[in-house]
Amino acid sequence: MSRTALRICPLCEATCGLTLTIDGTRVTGARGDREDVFSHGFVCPKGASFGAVDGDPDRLRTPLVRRDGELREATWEEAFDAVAAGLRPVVERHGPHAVGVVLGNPNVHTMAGALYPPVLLAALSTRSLFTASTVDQMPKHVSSGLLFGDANAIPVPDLDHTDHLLLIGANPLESNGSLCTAPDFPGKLKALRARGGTLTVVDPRRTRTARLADRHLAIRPGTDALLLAAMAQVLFEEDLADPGELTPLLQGLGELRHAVEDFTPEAVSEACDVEAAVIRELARELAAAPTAAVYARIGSCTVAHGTLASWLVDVLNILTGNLDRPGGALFPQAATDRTPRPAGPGRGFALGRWHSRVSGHPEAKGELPLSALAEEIDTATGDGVPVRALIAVAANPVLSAPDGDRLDKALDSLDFMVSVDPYLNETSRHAHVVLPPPPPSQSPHHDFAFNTLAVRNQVRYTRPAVPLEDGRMAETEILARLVLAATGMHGADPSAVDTLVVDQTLGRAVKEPHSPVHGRDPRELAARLGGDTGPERRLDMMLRLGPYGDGFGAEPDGLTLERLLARPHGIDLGPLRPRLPQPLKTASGKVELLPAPIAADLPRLRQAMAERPAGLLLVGRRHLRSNNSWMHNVPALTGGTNRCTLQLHPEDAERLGVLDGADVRVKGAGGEVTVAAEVTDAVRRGVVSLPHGWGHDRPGTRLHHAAKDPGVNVNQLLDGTLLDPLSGNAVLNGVPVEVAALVSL
Ligand SMILES: Nc1nc2c(c(=O)[nH]1)N[C@H]1C(S)=C(S)[C@@H](COP(=O)(O)OP(=O)(O)OC[C@H]3O[C@@H](n4cnc5c(=O)[nH]c(N)nc54)[C@H](O)[C@@H]3O)O[C@H]1N2
Ligand SMILES: Nc1nc2c(c(=O)[nH]1)N[C@H]1C(S)=C(S)[C@@H](COP(=O)(O)OP(=O)(O)OC[C@H]3O[C@@H](n4cnc5c(=O)[nH]c(N)nc54)[C@H](O)[C@@H]3O)O[C@H]1N2
Ligand code: SF4
Ligand SMILES: [Mo]
Repeated sequence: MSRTALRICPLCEATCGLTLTIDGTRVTGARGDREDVFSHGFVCPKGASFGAVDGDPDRLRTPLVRRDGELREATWEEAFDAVAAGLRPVVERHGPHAVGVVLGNPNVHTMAGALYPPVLLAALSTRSLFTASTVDQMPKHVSSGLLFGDANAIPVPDLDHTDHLLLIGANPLESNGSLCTAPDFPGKLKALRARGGTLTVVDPRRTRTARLADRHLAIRPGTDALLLAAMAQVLFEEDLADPGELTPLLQGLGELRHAVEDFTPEAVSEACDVEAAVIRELARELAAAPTAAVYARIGSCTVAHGTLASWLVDVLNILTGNLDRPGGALFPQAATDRTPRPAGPGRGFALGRWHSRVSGHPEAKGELPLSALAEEIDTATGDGVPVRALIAVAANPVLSAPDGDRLDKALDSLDFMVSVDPYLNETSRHAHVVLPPPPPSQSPHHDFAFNTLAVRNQVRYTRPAVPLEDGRMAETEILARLVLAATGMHGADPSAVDTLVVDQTLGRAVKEPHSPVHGRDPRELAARLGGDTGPERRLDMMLRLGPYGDGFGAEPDGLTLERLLARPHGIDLGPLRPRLPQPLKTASGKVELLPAPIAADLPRLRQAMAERPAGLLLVGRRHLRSNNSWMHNVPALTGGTNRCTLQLHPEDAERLGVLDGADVRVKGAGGEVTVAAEVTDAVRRGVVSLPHGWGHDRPGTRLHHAAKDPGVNVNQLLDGTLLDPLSGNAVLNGVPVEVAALVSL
């Protein structure tokens, strides 16, 4: 007998509601949940393959513990004994910074990843934190931190209402969107055009998204900051800069005008390979549109001027009066956001409070660059001790970060490593202990992160669709036990971790004058929490203290977990609404338009105006049926056009004597790879494209299907020294490479 159950899809940022068909404990089907308040039935091929992803036979079923050099199946008790025995001596002998923590992307797609890593980091107090953010969106956090005083205050384009979208370095028709949570992003772009709106796409490749646009600009990679600076310059020069109602909230408008003065369209045109007249037109159109939003993603972040580009995106939204207004770019308000405090000056955002040991990279948002992880392990120099033990949660940096070969060797030299990962893959194969979470069907789901980036305010929660199998442990419990094992409390009841967080949070809340529970007794509040598990109690607490919450009775109609559970398809909380000045946490209490670190980085951008790289530049790409490094093991999601090939333009191919389908050698600063060429005019001249997350040919992994068609690791072409200096973000796009035909014509 089959049954159905609801489950929010964790496979990308769109967070679609799915209806799963379940036979016994197996997911045999998945379709879009038509009643979902947010996704209204949308599903993509990945979501439709939920069952295959969930039921992959290569998923680990038990913990693995290394004995006599080999990873062997073990009990949970043995595994956590080994974690405590491996981590504690390192902390005690070398101090907390000798324990590195690596957090990968899927942490933003699990409840466990939202709820426990912050506790782990606070308890360990290690400065050796590396996450996927520094191969991704760290530049956006830094620019938001500097502009708004809050690294997590990221404006989101109002896709459903805007008249004009300038979309830069993003390909939502394949990625389904990022830092802009929108189920059916493709449908929303089509709707924008159908209502008479305009879509402009800036991308060195003619992507599926670009093909949908009114206009596509095939910019030279890495030069978006120049293009955007020139647009700002035009707005000032032509008196089109009009922040409107935002004006009293802005600081530094005059200084900003002066700072971008010499970035004229004529001055940047050659570097960007975009005509000056077109840049002027872009600026004029942005200013003239009734409402407009500039939105930029991976292609604008993972480049040498990532922070400047991210900053300029918001600058343009501000100068055209589009920040914080419907149809522009707004700050979402999630149900689990902290109780909004009254508007006013805050603590501001600090960068570089400490530096990495080997290369002296400044921290950003408490993190060091993932690119620097290998050297922090393998290089004994300077002050302090190298990283000797590593906790990796949902992270595969051997494939995701620059120079995987070096990291591969470095991981092998660690005293101890634990991976929380469902797969034995390129990274977890180095661990002494692997702790496998259950498949997603057996986990509860709530999007703590993505609801703060969603194009509509809404809240949804799904309990596990399938009960936890015998021998499995919930990922929330795995991480709670990991916290205990890492901090000298091995063996304690894991619910102690949740109790501690609840006590601390409520203890703080009752002291905050703006809190709905101000002055109340935290023990009385804790006793009122609903939910069957520690994580559910924490969710209930956050919902009740949050902006839509019942305030533990203060707002009798407000949100609680109980009310959310009664609405399995979610609760719609309305369109994005203007929120300024409340989100601002800068020291001035205003939007600080030209923060000092940005001003200090502008000369580097000015230099880039004169740069015209002669050789080929590498960019990445994503395929609809992929997800970074971990979905190549699912047969339903591989094959067809989802291939690891080097795309290059026919003219470049001819010049180099490269035939379609023939192997080519690609060489970069960090190494070389041999890969099949795909000759296509979908990439512009002078640019080649290779997807990431491939290279599944290392021994000691258990990825049977992926190993059959392993592909090559694009990040081996990088040596890890190219970074955006303000954010420490890796430069993954716009990287110079050499390409040579293997078989000469
Ligand atoms: N050249 C190049 N490199 C890139 C990029 C690029 O565009 N170009 N993109 C970058 C970006 S944006 C990102 S986010 C990073 C991603 O980098 P990573 O986060 O390192 O890689 P992922 O492949 O997303 O997944 C990491 C691990 O999570 C595991 N995992 C999957 N589901 C779960 C789960 O439910 N629980 C746990 N505990 N583990 C799970 C997978 O098995 C995998 O080992 O890659 C970056 N690397
Ligand atoms: N199917 C699928 N979906 C995914 C993922 C996946 O691996 N597969 N990964 C998820 C993750 S972790 C993330 S962060 C998001 C990313 O989401 P997106 O940002 O939409 O990612 P991409 O599809 O890589 O699109 C980036 C685009 O930038 C272009 N580009 C490269 N360099 C430059 C440049 O210098 N300037 C400009 N203007 N463009 C440039 C590339 O050609 C590419 O088309 O996707 C998420 N969704
Ligand atoms: S778009 Fe993303 S969230 Fe929606 S079904 Fe596809 S993978 Fe899942
Ligand atoms: Mo990402």
